[in-house]
Amino acid sequence: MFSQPQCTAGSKNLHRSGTGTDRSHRRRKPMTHDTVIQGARVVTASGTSHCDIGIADGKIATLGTGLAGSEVIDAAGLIALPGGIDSHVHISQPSGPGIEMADDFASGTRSAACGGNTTVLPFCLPEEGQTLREAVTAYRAKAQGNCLTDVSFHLIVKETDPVTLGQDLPALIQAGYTSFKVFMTYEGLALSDRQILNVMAVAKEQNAMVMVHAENEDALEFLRDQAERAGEIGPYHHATTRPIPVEREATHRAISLAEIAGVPLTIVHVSNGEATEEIVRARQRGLTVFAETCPQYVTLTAKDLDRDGFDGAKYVCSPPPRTSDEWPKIWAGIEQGVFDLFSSDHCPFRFNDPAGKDAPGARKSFRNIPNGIPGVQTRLPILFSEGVVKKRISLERFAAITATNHARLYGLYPRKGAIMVGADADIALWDPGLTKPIRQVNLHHGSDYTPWEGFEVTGWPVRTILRGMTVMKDGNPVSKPPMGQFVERGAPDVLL
Ligand code: DUC
Ligand code: ZN
Ligand code: ZN
Repeated sequence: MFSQPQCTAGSKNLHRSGTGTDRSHRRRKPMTHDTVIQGARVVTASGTSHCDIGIADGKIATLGTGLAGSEVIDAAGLIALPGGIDSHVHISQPSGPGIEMADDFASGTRSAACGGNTTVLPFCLPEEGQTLREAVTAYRAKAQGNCLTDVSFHLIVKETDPVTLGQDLPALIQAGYTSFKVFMTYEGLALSDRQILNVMAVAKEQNAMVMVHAENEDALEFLRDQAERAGEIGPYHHATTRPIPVEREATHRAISLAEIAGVPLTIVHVSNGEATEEIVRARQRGLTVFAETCPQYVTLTAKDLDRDGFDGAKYVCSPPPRTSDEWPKIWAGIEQGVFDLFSSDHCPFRFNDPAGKDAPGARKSFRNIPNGIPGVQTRLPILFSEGVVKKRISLERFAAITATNHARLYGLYPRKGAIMVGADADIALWDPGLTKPIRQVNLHHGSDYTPWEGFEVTGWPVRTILRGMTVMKDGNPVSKPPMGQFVERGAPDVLL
């Protein structure tokens, strides 16, 4: 969907900031930088070059060769990529009575930084009885002073009363919360078609991006009832009761509603080929539809939910992983540009915990298993290994779908998402040849498992640099006070 920006990493000192014009013939004193990253292969969404990256005051000041700096990072043999932006994570989100998400801002962003990310966008969901504005204030307070990456928030719109749609939502969009998610499933969250249209009308008026969770709640409820009557209650039946048509129909309907309301939209966490086809067809009709997919839809299957005992609960997420027949269809969408975004949908619960996957009633019915899997630290290594190393996608496309497009779609570009002069110095250094399996013991999230235990990965981030500061080295957080900030956002690039 996106056209790519011009190449930003260029030749000898071609790009530098703050030098002014020098009309005299006096020799200009070379600029010194706080930090220089030397010798990396620098990759952006639009091109690749070999150059040094000079950082001053947390920004990229110079791209060139022979740069001087107080601190020099030898990055020979490494790849410098824009710091990952994971625009779909859930952190400290209210999850129902007695249920607690495994990550707060400290552990969620620590894990994100250790996976090569510099910005994450979690969702702000009002607690029962809280207004959207109150929820934002409380969520900001939870994040404040606790983050190792930068953060910004999407909203979740679950009420459509006149105050929410007439006052709170417009005011919050004006204040920089320029994207929000609506659900077509989940009791207490699902909106009717009319409600979705009303919300979309606000997005149109205010230039905001609507993100949709597309699954048909009535169809799900019908299938869940049938399954329970037949005694099909184990974690696997979470997958069998959320079959592809449930997602395909809702995807088609969400697109049609957006067409009727006259707004662009983003379909999040697309899991299969038929939903992907709906997006392609919508674009062929000239509609502006963006699409996101996630690692679970190219590496996990519904069979994982059928693992011994209660272990399948570790893989319960929505939409569920499908069969491996769907993987090549999702890969084709990633390769061909159907998918603009590759996000984690990190939604972590602990496994051995009654406040997590082992919630009261979870072993009696899949209905009661909290939905979601951890993945913010493993998103980028999985895509690098399965996508870049296996030659399904280029490094430039990797940069686009893991950082640049997230920044553009959610109003962070050009401050974030690119290695270019003037942008925040948010950079991940990657060792493309480092091979090791994913292991829970090496992860920094709050969950007690990873769905990818033992998954072999080639290509790991070895250093994450946030606004010029190293926050991760060799897979571990660098012990400094949390340095992440809340980032103000503008309107989605696509709407300007
Ligand atoms: N949707 C998400 O986006 N994340 C986790 C659970 C869900 O249903
Ligand atoms: Zn969702
Ligand atoms: Zn999600």
